[in-house]
Amino acid sequence: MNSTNRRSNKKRMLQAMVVCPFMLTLNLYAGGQTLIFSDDFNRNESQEAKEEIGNGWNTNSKSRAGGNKQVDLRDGAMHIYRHEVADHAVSVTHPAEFKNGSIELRFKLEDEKDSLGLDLADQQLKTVHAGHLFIVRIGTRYIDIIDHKTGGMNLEYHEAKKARQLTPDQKKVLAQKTKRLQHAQKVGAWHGLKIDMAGDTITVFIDGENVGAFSSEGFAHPTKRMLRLSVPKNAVVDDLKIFSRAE
Ligand SMILES: [Ca+2]
Ligand SMILES: [Ca+2]
Repeated sequence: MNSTNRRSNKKRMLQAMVVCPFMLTLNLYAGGQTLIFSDDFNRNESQEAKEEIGNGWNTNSKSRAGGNKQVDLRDGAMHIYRHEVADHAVSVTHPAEFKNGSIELRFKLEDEKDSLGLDLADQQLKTVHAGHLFIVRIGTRYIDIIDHKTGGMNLEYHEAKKARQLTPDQKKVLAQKTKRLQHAQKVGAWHGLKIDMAGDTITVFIDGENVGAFSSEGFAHPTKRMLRLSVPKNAVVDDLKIFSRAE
């Protein structure tokens, strides 16, 4: 083969790599899991008056905060803050469809009373209020893992609670749907978070350390469809990645 042929072969191979979508899938498939979404928030809005997160994100600011801005892209991160007129925690949402997988991000809580919830939902599931499946809530002193699907957001419990008619037996069941991990997060510092979802078990990692796990039947829901970041006060988020994993 002469050098001209070799060059044209090499060129054809490079062209095939660029156009072949299979190669792209291979690139994103690493360690048995597939990266289905990522955001480094290294961008700015075209203006500062209104929310403009981009990359497929949505919020509840229109319905719960009179359209006021509650999310700001700044210094390469996503700053979430509840507006004074809001009647609900800020909810910053992104579609993410998987069964088993993990979510990784970096977060910063700047006040002792701040917290960040990773709330997974399936809006097509009608046996629960607003599609709530479960939440992992990171506070500065502890981390709560709560099964909403078979717990407090299940319509039976949700309606009884609203009517203040929970029976002692129902209260006993609800108490088993939540686990508190005693783990402090330093105020004002960046931390790494990973939540791993495998079958009916959620495991939480902070700065690479396994800080605890909880098993509950609602976690095994076959289709998580939406990530909602739930912020009652303030939180800063960066480098978010969602992985789906084959069983
Ligand atoms: Ca900004
Ligand atoms: Ca960033």
